[in-house]
Amino acid sequence: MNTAILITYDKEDSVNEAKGLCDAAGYQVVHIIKQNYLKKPKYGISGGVLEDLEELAGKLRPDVIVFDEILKPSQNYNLATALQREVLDREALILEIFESRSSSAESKLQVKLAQLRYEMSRAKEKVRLSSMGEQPGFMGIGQFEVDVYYNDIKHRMKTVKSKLEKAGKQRELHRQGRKRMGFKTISLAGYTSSGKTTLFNKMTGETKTQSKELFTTLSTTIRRVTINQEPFLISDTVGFISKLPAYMIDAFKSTLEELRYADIIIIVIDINDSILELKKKFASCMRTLSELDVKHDKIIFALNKSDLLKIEEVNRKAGILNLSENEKWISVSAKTGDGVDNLEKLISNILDGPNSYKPNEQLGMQGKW
Ligand SMILES: Nc1nc2c(ncn2[C@@H]2O[C@H](COP(=O)(O)OP(=O)(O)O)[C@@H](O)[C@H]2O)c(=O)[nH]1
Ligand SMILES: [Mg+2]
Repeated sequence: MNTAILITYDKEDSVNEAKGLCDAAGYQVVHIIKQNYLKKPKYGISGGVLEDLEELAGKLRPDVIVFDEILKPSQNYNLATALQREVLDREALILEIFESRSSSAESKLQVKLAQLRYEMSRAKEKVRLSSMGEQPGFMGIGQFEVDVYYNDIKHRMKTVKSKLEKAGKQRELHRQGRKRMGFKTISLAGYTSSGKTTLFNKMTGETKTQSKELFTTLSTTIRRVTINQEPFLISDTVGFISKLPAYMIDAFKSTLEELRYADIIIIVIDINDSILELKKKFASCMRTLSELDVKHDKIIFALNKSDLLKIEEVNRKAGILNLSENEKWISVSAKTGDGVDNLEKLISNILDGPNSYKPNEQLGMQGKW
């Protein structure tokens, strides 16, 4: 696994999310530097912090430095030169995640388009730096080359856009392909670091390894799981990301397209979040799901990390999110495994038919733990 030194904000939420993003991009975080401010002009961080970082980078030899803020090309260049390492800013990191998770033709194009927009937003400064001889690989280029560089990005964007218009039909085929394998599918969604992967591993952990082999060709984020003697495919999705820039929203949504044809969607919620965070994330999650045309009756809310709270507190927070009435929700701990069996029962109940599931019965179960 590739390694990273992570520079992020000195706030628990930020640290957890940034670690989650590194994890999703396949980087093992070997050291974290926490700062109150990441927008200093030359390096994003202060000269003193940079000195510490130089020493650390020399010792730990990470593959990349992840900077959990947006960096200008000049800042990225200054940092990368001082540290002799590739530097990924927050947006570049997110784009890497999307790229590794995009599976359909449409999704790949959406991600490509977002990458070109990222490049475009940095083109002006790159060109300016190069004309001052400060950007290697762009050394001393003239106005003609500047225009070529710009026009090249523009041209590539145009090509991607026109391909996207045609890709809508392919999505349909892709979906049918998955259905044809004859498995019902469960998708895990939710914010980064809510516990999707932990729950995914918990739910699939008991699966016999032999049956996994059959599906290794699919992806590492899709596995087979048996619930109540019935086989399912379960998939771990990219996850929602806070402060997602507007130009990435289409790319993000395209990575979630599998939610459209999933039979069950488990929205994993970190119930240990503050009420403010919970409300904000819940609202944004619901907005995205409705934009994706996901049917409400396929959704289960898994209130995760319940091991960190009293059950009364879980219930109270569920009430605040208006989950008490007709919504299907369950309190779980992906870490300890508490409630995972109930989650599986709920899944079977829903798939066995609309009449077999009674929300109030479910709530009754809540109280007993
Ligand atoms: N206490 C507690 N921690 C959990 C639980 N589930 C996940 N975590 C922790 O939360 C962090 C993020 O989990 P992860 O599964 O990577 O989240 P993802 O980004 O949604 O895939 C990790 O440090 C997990 O160990 C849980 O039920 N209880
Ligand atoms: Mg994950």
